[in-house]
Amino acid sequence: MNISILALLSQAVQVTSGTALDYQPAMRLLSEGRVFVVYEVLDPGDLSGDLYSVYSTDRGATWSSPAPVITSPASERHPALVQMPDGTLYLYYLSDSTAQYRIHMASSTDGVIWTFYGPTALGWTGGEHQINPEVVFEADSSLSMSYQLMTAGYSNLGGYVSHSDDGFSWDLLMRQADAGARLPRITKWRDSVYIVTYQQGSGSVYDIFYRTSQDLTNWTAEMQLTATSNSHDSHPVPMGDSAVAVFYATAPGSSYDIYYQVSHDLASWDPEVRITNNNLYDNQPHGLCVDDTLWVIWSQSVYPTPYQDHDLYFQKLPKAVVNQETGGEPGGLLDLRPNPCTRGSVISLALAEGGIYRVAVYDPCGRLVQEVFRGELGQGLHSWATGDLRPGVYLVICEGVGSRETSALVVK
Ligand SMILES: [Ca+2]
Ligand SMILES: [Ca+2]
Repeated sequence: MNISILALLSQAVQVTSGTALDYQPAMRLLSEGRVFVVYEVLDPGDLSGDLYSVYSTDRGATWSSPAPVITSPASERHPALVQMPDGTLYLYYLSDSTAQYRIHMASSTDGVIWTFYGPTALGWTGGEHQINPEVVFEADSSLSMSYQLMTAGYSNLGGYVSHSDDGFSWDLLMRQADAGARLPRITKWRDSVYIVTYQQGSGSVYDIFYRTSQDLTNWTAEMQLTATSNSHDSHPVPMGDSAVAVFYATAPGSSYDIYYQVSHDLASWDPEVRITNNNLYDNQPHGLCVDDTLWVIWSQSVYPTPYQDHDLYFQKLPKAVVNQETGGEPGGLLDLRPNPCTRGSVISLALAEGGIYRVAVYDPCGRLVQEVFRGELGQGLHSWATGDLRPGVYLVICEGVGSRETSALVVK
């Protein structure tokens, strides 16, 4: 049975429209419930940027009109957004308003009026450019930042990290996470492991790599996530304590599409999951994990030729989706008895390993009929009775992290 669970469970929502080149969104779910996004609007000629915001009050179903954050003559790009415990938004971005590209900071209590604090001191004094920040808010209310360093002549010097207790003053330790990293992006998992993902390569041949650290100073050896020779724009997303997802853009042919992979141990990765499949340029994915669901926002070109007119798109994914095409080993055995049945049946699931699972019944049009179970399950056998079902054919789908099983159920 070859049905795309992506098509069953969600459709991409268009976030921005118009003729502007909308790019590189940073997305957070705010404590008040809004989904808030700051993104670049680029000049198609020289890719000089301004920053705008857009938000959703209904968890991504509909979106506000864009509002300017900063539209100065300088190039403002690469927003990184965090929300502090008192609700204040801290925004970090690169700007060339001074002699070098530096990472600037702004804050806002309402997402409308912003206060700008200028360039952030990170310890560099030799004319280096500091670009492409990503900032993670930690359990102790401190912040960690990854950024890319370039020489005054724009040769890449790799990915660096810094830490801050208040978001305003950062340590000046100039710690290197990787010497060849481009677009480094940091997150922290289980409040104990920092992960920096990045792209590395030369010419047009790039893949996604990562390193981990417990202290921002000592980093593991480099590990490789993709081997496509053309992957960019990674973004790591913790999925609670159970797993980490990394989103990225890959061009299997002539245009980029959005993909992600999931790992439970930061060593082995579940099969790659493809989110978009078109002849347009889809890039710069930025993910979130909300409840049991991964959310992702990205930039898509309107025309097959990129970097003229792009719009932002948003999509919710089941927490762990593996396409039929990409396979994935089943995590357990789904059994329906009786089948065919009258009115209802019993769903049994034999799990080789525990984890987060969702078991649901769909009609043949892909509409959710019953959610039978959603939550954590241990290893072993689990059973649930379906509710009453009208006569017809149904699909029972069990999804776990990195696994998915589908069985047809006939109700007479
Ligand atoms: Ca546009
Ligand atoms: Ca500007």
